[in-house]
Amino acid sequence: MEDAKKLEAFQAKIDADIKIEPKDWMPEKYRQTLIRQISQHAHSEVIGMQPEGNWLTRAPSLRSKKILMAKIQDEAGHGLYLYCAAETLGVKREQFLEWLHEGKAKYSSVFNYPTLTWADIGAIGWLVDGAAIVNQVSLQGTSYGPYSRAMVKICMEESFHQRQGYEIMVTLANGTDEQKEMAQDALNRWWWPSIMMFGPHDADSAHSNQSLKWKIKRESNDELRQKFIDKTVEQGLHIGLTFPDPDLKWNEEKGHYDFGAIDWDEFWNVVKGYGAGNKKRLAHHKEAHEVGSWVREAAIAYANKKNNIQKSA
Ligand code: FAQ
Repeated sequence: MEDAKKLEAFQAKIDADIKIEPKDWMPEKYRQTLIRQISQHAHSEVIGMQPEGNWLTRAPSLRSKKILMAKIQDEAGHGLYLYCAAETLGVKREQFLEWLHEGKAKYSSVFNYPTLTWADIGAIGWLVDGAAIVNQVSLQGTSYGPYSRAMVKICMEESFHQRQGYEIMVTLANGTDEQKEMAQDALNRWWWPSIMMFGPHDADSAHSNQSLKWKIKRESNDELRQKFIDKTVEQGLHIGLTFPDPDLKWNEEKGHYDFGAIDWDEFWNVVKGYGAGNKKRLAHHKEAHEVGSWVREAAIAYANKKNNIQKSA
């Protein structure tokens, strides 16, 4: 009875668009859903540095190298904001990393694809960050306060990332035949994985109904995917690229682009750990975590020493 009343009051707050804060009462399933989604989001930001990091040493100019380095650093920062937001739900950072390393926590499927050419760096910024922004702009309105505030900060930086990627694509698309081919090839390989980032169709999305009711998600997977497609297709056509989908066409009646069938077998295969890069990405993360242990130990020792000095002063 007590819980039923609390649940009713909780839903009333959500319906009135009042943010839920860490010390507020919340249903255990709400807390668990946030822990899962926010930590997966954080892992995606951090693992997402790897495909781009692959091109840092081979960026074609000092300017592009500096920009790429700043972008990758931003992604690390986004991971940190998100881990902090997730920690407010009562789980420690080490636990999140353990779940990732044990394969219990996911990260976005898209980061398991390889970056074969410099054009892939353009495609990631334009398409992957572009897709991430569409989702994250929506998540600014999420019902959990710390997640919502992290999203506001992240979105400001992410829009620069999308432009960084599109600029590379514009340059290549206006370059030599070979450069244009590189841009087209990158679009061909990254288009479908980017569309898959939004997750399964609404009818097959296990968590969507409850997450929409609790306003953890503000728009459904399919609504966000359609928004992304509508705006991105125009940008690609504008620079003379074509999309690897023969069914992609403007539907005047709906006011949206129609698009072809998504290969869900490929999506689930990657999500379950059998994509081209899954093993490599996770192994690299584990190794970096182990190699970096001395930094964490030194930081803790420094903090402890500072505390002891302050206590004895
Ligand atoms: N990859 O019931 P739903 C970025 C899983 S940030 C892997 O629809 P939900 C920045 C899902 O977890 C990109 N797994 O799930 C950047 C669930 O499995 P579970 C990350 C996926 O949570 C750019 C199952 O399928 N963004 O890119 C994926 O309601 C460049 C059923 O799915 C976020 O994480 C997928 N794509 O909706 C960084 C945004 N899709 O957990 C570096 C926040 C679904 O029960 C470089 N997250 N699954 O075992 C969300 O909005 C949601 O969690 C969705 C999925 C929309 C991803």
